[in-house]
Amino acid sequence: MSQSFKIRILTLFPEFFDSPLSTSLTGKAIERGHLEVELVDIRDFATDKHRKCDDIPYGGGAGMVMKPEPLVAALEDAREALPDAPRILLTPQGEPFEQATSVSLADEAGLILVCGRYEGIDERVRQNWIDREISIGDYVLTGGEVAALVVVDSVMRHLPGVLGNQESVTEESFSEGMLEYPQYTRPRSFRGHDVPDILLSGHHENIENWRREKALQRTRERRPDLLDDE
Ligand code: 6GU
Repeated sequence: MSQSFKIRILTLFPEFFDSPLSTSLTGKAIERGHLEVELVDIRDFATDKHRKCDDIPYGGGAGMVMKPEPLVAALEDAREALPDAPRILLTPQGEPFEQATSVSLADEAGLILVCGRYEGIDERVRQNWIDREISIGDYVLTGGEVAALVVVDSVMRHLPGVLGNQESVTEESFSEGMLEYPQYTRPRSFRGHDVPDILLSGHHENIENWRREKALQRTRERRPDLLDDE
């Protein structure tokens, strides 16, 4: 089997990741050795007795800034463990995270994910110890932890062996780059609402055409931007 893909996450809240990383497909990927996630508490690299990791901003203003010393010590330690992995800061100022980003990250020699908190990290750390910055969308989160989980979940799906055959085929099907077609399961009639007859017809070609049409229609209605560059 291929070697396990290593992701080291630098955070002030390692416990935040416990349940999401042990559940569902991510949990299985870790259990089966496809993925390894190391959680590192940045606070463990603080040297003062209060283990201080943030400080007030120079120039004044609201909020706190993550101070350089513990964060850089944690980054240096991560570099030693994963010398070829990109150091990625999760921040609303980063490049937009897309499916293509996720596919390319799965090709890296592991990942070092840095979860920023408070009003951000010291600019000197960003400039000299970070390779890349990623945002998961135009909204405000309390910190990079949720974004790091998004990256882990999405990247993990591209690792060899993680998805079953059926799921891999679905990901590569015509619906790639479009919204999904509508799905139904039993019962055939539910509170007066019926499953479309075509799905019960057993005619695979007709079903596939119907699904492609529905996916296209839904994408046109809800996300025309997805069809723009095709
Ligand atoms: Cl990566 N971090 C934070 N704090 N907020 C975000 C984000 C990241 N992406 C969107 N909003």
